[in-house]
Amino acid sequence: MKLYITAGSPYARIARIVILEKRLQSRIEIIPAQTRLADSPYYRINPSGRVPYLIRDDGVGMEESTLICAYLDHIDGAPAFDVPAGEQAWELRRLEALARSMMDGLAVWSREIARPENERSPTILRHEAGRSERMADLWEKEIDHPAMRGALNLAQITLACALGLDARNPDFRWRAGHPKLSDWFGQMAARASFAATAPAA
Ligand SMILES: N[C@@H](CCC(=O)N[C@@H](CS)C(=O)NCC(=O)O)C(=O)O
Repeated sequence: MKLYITAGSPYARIARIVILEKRLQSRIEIIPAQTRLADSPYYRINPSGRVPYLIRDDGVGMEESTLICAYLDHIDGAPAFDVPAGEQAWELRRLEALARSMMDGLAVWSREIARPENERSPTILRHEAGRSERMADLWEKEIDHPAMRGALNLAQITLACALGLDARNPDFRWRAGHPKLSDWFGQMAARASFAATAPAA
C-alpha cells in the first residue's frame, strides 16, 4: 500500500501514527505529495489534491483520515481503535469530534498563515486564534475524562496532533494557563509514534 502525506499535515500525521502503533510500516510506503501547487503531478493520483490518501493493495485510493485509519486498523484483523459498544462509544466519539473540530480550525489558521502576507485575512486569523483559545480552555477540563487517560484511542491521537501544530504556528500558544493539558501533551509527545512523526518547526 501507499500513503501520500505532507510532513506538516496533522490529518496525515494521525494516519502515520496509526501505522506505527499497529506496526504496519513494512506494508505501507509513505510518499510525500506536492499539495497546493498548480498542476502538481499529485493531482493525477488524487484529483482532490488532499492528503492523507491511501492506495490499497488492490489499487483503489481512499481519502479522509478517519476512513484511512479505520481501514488500516482492520487489515490485521485485530482492530485496536474501534469504539467500544454501549454508552462509552458516545463519549469516545464526542471527544474525537471535539478534537477534530479543534484541528479543523487550526488547519484553516495554518492555511491562512501559509498565504503571502498581503493575501492573509486578519478576520480569519483573529477568528481562528479565538477559537483555538476557547478550545484549549475546554480541553483543560475535558483532559481529565477517563477516555483521555486510558488506552490510546483516536480522540487522544487527534487532540495530540492538533496541539502539536504549535510547532508550525508560533501564534498558537495554547500551553500558558493550561497546565493539565500541557502535562498530558508532554506524555503523548514522548510516545515513539508521536516523536517519529512530529512536525518540524
Ligand atoms: N478531512 C480530511 C482533511 C484533509 C486535509 O484538509 N488535508 C490538507 C492538509 S492538512 C490538504 O491536503 N490540503 C491540500 C489542499 O487543500 O489542496 C481528512 O481528515 O483527511
